[in-house]
Amino acid sequence: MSEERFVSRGFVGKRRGGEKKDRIPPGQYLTNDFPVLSAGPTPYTPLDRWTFNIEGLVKEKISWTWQEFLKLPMQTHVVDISCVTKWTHLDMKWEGVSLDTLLEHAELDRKAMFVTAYSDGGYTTNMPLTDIINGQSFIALKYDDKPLAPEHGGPARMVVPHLYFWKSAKWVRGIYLTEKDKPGFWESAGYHNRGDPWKEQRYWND
Ligand SMILES: Nc1nc2c(c(=O)[nH]1)N[C@H]1C(S)=C(S)[C@@H](COP(=O)(O)O)O[C@H]1N2
Ligand SMILES: [Mo]
Repeated sequence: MSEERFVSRGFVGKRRGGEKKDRIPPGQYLTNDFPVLSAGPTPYTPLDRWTFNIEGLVKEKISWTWQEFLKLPMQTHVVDISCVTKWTHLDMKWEGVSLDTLLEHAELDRKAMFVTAYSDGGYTTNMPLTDIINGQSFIALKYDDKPLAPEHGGPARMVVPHLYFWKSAKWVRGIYLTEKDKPGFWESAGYHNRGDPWKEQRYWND
């Protein structure tokens, strides 16, 4: 059966051509499950106290309330996700706001090179700015056409599909831009600093 191919406004699909097995990074197995993996309890922040911020090395801190965030342009993103616990789930359908869209609102300091995504509950994860721009990441509000479930990071989570899933901060509340890289929660605990599944960058010495 040929793969369905369609393009419509606001639809962003990264379909690698070819067979499914060619889309599974080394050491991973295919699943259709969506397991929950959280380092702590699920936080429940009331939406009227929720904000998303861009701060750190920006001329002015930017902040959206939930109501403001909902007015931003959303896109559908169909992406393959790989977790360091070795599952890979193909064609996961999310809806969210591209980090490119968000960063258009901020005036970045030239020295800004790295970001730390931070979450309710205290989770953090770091990455180079070059890993979140140019269509590579988004803040998801929906998964599978439904509001993102609290255990999967609802109301909003960052998704960085090309890196292992621990880089996709659940309950995300903002990004902090820095000049120097600063390891986040799992990166400080022995996980790889970058986490590229195609290079099997699982732990710090991989
Ligand atoms: N805030 C927060 N984000 C997080 C985590 C977490 O514990 N807290 N766990 C990470 C890890 S290790 C993984 S594998 C994925 C799991 O997401 P899921 O529970 O939706 O599968 O979320 C990532 N983002
Ligand atoms: Mo994980």
